[in-house]
Amino acid sequence: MVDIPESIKYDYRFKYIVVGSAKVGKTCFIKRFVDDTFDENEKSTIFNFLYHKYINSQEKTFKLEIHDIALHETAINIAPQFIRGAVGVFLVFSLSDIDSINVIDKWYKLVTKTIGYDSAKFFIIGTQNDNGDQDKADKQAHIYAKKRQMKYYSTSAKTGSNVEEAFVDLTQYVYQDVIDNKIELVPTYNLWSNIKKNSCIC
Ligand SMILES: Nc1nc2c(ncn2[C@@H]2O[C@H](COP(=O)(O)OP(=O)(O)OP(=O)(O)O)[C@@H](O)[C@H]2O)c(=O)[nH]1
Ligand SMILES: [Mg+2]
Repeated sequence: MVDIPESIKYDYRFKYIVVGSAKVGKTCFIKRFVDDTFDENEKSTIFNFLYHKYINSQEKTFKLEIHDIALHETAINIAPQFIRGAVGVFLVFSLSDIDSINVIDKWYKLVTKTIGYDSAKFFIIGTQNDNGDQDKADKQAHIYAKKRQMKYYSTSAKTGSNVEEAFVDLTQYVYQDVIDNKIELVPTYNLWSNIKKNSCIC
């Protein structure tokens, strides 16, 4: 995989969103991937923030638009415009915080209820695998991932463990859906561009 200059043309633009409870490590997970940095004192995200990165995979160039969603566990709604058009969703919890995996299904339901189509791929991301005892949360995550038939990655933004792998793998999964004609990608710049064929966005 090679980083690509901003000006270069790309074959596909994929929108990803990153959700999960407060302080689980969403922003650090994204920043490790996008900038290859890590901040022990990362500040809380107050407004949704958009990152992007180009990657090469399977002889194609992908522009990944990654939306860091600033919502916490008290959220009862996500504004549809922030999540619609997403083809990939990272459901993030901290391996050091068992409560954050216990509420992960709440995030799944919140996104699926709002997004309006069923073609988005969900990955579960456990963060901070460098940090203390995590067996219980890890086990819970495996059980949940199996139940929902989602991929699960145990990661660390501090060491970089599995971060790039998760983004590349999600991109390959989504691209496979494009090849299989399960997703129709409309070449526009609005947030509604990535939708399943024949699905309704209402
Ligand atoms: N040891 C370790 N600490 C991490 C890791 N990822 C994040 N942290 C720390 O956890 C804290 C929260 O990380 P953030 O990325 O800000 O978490 P967030 O989910 O974006 O937080 P909010 O924006 O407030 O919802 C910060 O102090 C990070 O330095 C990791 O992989 N390992
Ligand atoms: Mg944040």
